[in-house]
Amino acid sequence: MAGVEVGLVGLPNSGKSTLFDALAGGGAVVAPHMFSTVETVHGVADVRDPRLEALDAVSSSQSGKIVPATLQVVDIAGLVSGASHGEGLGNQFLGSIRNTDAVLHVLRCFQDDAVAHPAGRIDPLEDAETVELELVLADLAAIERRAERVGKAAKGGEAAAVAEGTALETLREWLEEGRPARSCPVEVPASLDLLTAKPELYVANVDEGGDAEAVAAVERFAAERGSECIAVNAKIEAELRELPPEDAEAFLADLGIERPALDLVTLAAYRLLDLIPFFTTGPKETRAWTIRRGQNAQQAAGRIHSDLERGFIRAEVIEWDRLVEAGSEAEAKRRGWVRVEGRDYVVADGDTLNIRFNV
Ligand SMILES: Nc1nc2c(ncn2[C@@H]2O[C@H](COP(=O)(O)OP(=O)(O)OP(=O)(O)O)[C@@H](O)[C@H]2O)c(=O)[nH]1
Ligand SMILES: [Mg+2]
Repeated sequence: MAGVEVGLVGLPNSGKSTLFDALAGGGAVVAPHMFSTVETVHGVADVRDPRLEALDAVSSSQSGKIVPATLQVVDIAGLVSGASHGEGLGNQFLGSIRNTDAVLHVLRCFQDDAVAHPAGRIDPLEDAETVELELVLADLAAIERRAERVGKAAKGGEAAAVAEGTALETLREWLEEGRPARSCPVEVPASLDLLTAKPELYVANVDEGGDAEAVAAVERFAAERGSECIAVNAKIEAELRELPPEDAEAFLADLGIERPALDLVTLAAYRLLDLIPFFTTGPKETRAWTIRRGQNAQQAAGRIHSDLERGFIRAEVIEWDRLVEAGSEAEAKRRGWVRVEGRDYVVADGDTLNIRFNV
């Protein structure tokens, strides 16, 4: 699990590149005409977590150097109906997001006559279905290519190939009904990298006022699919990124927004992928590290450095808020709040670790 990567999908002019800029701080092509993105763009977003600042203010650290977890983001061209058959630019770009961990689906909820909509109306649910059908069709094409290869091996009597051929057939029938691979009862071969097997997070791109009705509809749509929807005003958030941090804060306060919605997007992506952060803090830096939920202290140590995993002795563990409450590591220890855990300890979201190891 090197970097965690998400790919943006959506209709042309839904605001993918604007959201990309807001997340990654620039680099995408944003324009009011359709198909303004014609090249895949990669960027990195910080997973901003207010817990890191609180931790860094604890007396033993206070380095002021905060290293957040990150999320890699890939911006591609808009998809239109028929993309899987070569309409628009979409299909050739889907290859760029085959290797990502999740799909971030941008749905246009904002009204703006200066920004054309490919179907000439605002209807985020219809749009979602259009795009998802294209993803299903792209996956079907991938399955068919694979089935052809597997079919030859199956004819030769290879047992594994026969079994895979049967699984592919079930999968094909499932997708032909317009359903995503992630809900299919058969196991999907990971090497197929099916787009519809990836977790999908919805972003409702809203106007200043926020369209409560449209957002509620997208939220229901997402919930029915076992996912989440985050409402973001991508345009404002992208503009915000260009301001110095103090001005950005004042600007947000003026709008009555407590926290940039972007932070919620990155955190939701982490949640959807079952990733959790743990923290380390000291005089040099306060830092977030990423592990899969369920991983133990020794595996967490390995995220920091392979030497720490190999020479692991024990972990000193304290929940981030308890350390903040104690005010210093020494005080936390005096209160008996720092636990000593062995390598099998399952690390929890927000644990602050100090790994003891042999070199
Ligand atoms: N009013 C308003 N305009 C927005 C919002 N988000 C994006 N836009 C505008 O919509 C236009 C298209 O945005 P892009 O981010 O380029 O859209 P895209 O989805 O990347 O489009 P393609 O690359 O063509 O697929 C730009 O003029 C943006 O400034 C929003 O929340 N409100
Ligand atoms: Mg774009």
